[in-house]
Amino acid sequence: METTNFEQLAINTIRTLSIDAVEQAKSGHPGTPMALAPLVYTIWNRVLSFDPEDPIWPNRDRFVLSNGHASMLLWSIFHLAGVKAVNADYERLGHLSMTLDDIRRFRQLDSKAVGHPEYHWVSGVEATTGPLGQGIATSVGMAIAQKWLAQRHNRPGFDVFDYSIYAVCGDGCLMEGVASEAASLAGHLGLDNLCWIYDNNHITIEGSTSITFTEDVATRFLSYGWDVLRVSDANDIDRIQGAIDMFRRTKGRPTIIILDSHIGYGSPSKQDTAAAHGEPLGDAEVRITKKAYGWPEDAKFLVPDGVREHFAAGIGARGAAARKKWTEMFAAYRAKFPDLATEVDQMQCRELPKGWDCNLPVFPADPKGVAGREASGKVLNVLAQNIPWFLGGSADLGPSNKTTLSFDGAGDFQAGTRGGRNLHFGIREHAMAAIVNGLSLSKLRAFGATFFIFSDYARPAIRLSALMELPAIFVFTHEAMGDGEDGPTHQPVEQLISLRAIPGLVTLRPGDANEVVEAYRYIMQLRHQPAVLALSRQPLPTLDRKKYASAAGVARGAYVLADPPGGNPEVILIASGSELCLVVEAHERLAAEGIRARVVSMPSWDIFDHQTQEYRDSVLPPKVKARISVEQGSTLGWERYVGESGRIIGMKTFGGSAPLKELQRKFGFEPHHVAAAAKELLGNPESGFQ
Ligand SMILES: Cc1ncc(C[n+]2csc(CCOP(=O)(O)OP(=O)(O)O)c2C)c(N)n1
Ligand SMILES: [Mg+2]
Repeated sequence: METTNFEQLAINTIRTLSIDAVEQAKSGHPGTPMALAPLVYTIWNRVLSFDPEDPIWPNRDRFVLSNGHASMLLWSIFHLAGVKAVNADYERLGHLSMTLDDIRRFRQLDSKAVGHPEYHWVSGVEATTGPLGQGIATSVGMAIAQKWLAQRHNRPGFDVFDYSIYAVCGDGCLMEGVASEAASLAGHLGLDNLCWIYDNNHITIEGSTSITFTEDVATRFLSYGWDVLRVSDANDIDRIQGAIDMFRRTKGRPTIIILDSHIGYGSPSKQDTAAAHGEPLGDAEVRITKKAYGWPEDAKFLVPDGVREHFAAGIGARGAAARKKWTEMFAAYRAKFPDLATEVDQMQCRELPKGWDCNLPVFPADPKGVAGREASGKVLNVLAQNIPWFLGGSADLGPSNKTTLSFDGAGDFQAGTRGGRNLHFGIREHAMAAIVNGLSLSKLRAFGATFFIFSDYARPAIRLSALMELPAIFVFTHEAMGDGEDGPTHQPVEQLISLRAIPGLVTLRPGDANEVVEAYRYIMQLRHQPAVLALSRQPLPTLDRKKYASAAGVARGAYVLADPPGGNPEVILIASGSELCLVVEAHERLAAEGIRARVVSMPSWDIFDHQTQEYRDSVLPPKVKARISVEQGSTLGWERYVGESGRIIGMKTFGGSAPLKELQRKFGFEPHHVAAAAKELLGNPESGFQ
């Protein structure tokens, strides 16, 4: 058969595998794979520099399917291209990432062919997608990372990193705000390594986009500073390739290719309708559609002879040659630039360089103290000097978050300065978090920062960091009512508990400057978990660690900070963050009255919950029932640590607009109040506690 026939055969194989998988599962999204099979075919078999034998080769082109509901496109192409599996330790396993059997069991338990693309569950998936807009926003982080890596590592004759990033999206992705934030920044940064392909099919779930989405996408992207190309026939693979060639020649700006397509292409009664989006075609329609493709009507999960070989001769051969060439080049690079090569190795395995934690500050005892954000700024600057690939920035709050990297040579990442370590996200929290994910997927160590209250604006992407098991870092300052006069709009209440609810996310609210240092020490060593730091705006006393326990206890989530002489407490005071010092003061007051109180510093529930029962019981002895938690956040959930007979001092309402001291008085965050609560718990109701 001629090449073109094999091309058509390969495209129809992607289509029919997708149709059959959805049919078999009785759920899924057939229409978009049917429409975009030619696009995915073209990118993969004609363009992508990607070796199916090694889907984590560092210089591979990235392909992100942002319209994740069309996941069958990925599963089909992974299978046909023969993408091999790797494990969490980055070992190449040699077997297929996606078998035909997986596809037959699409959306079933333990099948690799899951409903939406899941990073690290399925080798070959570059980013978890499904929440629309996230994939393309994440791709901007990947593009920033490529530019940064090229600047740091490439040397004349050694293009260690010269890959491109392709992301496919639909109407939904482009309607989402996060896409606009990310596209605006990508345009500003002139990321010419980034190509989005927009599936312009005029259909979403509720029907025609004429009811919701009538903006001029081309003009919008032109105004962002993108190059805008149009391919008016999604079946014309030569024109698709032509547009991609044009992208590769375009310098100084990202490219969007607007691809006019027909959802459910080939289905006589469902093409161009919303019905093709998210339900099986139905047996009769499957038959006539297959007939329209010139496919045997009865065949199911058919991969015609020669199709796998066709992919092997295309992406297989091209990818293998590219990787071989790169591997040889990298060997020479290693000989010439051994330190840089070691960096690449370490980054790829998410290892830290030797001496990553040297010179971390130790803060002396100081009753006036240091703000959490200040301490964090100092730590970030040390870490970034020790770890060359540690970078990040804020959503326009750098001076306030204290996240600016100010050491010599830190610099800004901009279009003309690709090696800068300070990213300026602008006031785009959602895209910031998605971009941090993209940086992290590219094996850089990245952080993003804003006020804690605006973590809500970033939350969907933080959730994906956890789902993807990325060691992303989110630095959130102004973690309680410390910005008193700004009022309730700026005062987090439910943010802590809502972030604690995200599985796998480490949430840390350190109580003094040395706890901030220890929090970073802990976080930096995470390889597969994201972390949120909630830091104070206002100075917090730096505790005297000769008198109280070492801040190293942070690594266990909670630890006994202070005990009565000889131990054996009758009441336990538990606090995090800015309430730690007030609990310490309450402890001192109680001690003066002969009451035996223990102070437990609990910066992280998540970490504490993962300690042994024995350790947890040693911190919170089951027999001590009188327990009080003090935290300027929602009271929700603290019952699990204070028990039924304990007391929770927290927030049940929004805050208020007043100087911090007044708010602390109004809401009961004062040492005498905590001491009174302790006495009441111990049976001294006359203590005056209300
Ligand atoms: C953030 C988010 N909101 C809603 C959905 C549910 N959803 C999945 S697909 C879809 C319609 C998407 O339309 P489009 O992107 O045009 O995809 P097409 O049907 O054309 O493939 C919606 C609303 C989602 N996955 N993510
Ligand atoms: Mg659409």
